[in-house]
Amino acid sequence: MDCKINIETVILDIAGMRCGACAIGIELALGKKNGVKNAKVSLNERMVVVEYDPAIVAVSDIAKTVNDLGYIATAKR
Ligand SMILES: [Cu+2]
Repeated sequence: MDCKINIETVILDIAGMRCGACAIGIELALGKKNGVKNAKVSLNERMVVVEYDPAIVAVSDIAKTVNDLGYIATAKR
């Protein structure tokens, strides 16, 4: 029985964040997303580090979630 969970990490640059409420809003939206294990926004560095299961959610979906909030997310790697 294969119970291996494959979690990957992606860093997205985020343009448009202005304050801590922006950061919290992004974290909450990503945290509710299926397949996202953890999301940590750095306001100073204007980026978010996302741990996710690539079998469930794609980086493009993660970026779209941020974009739908009114920011511009760009995957770094
Ligand atoms: Cu804000």
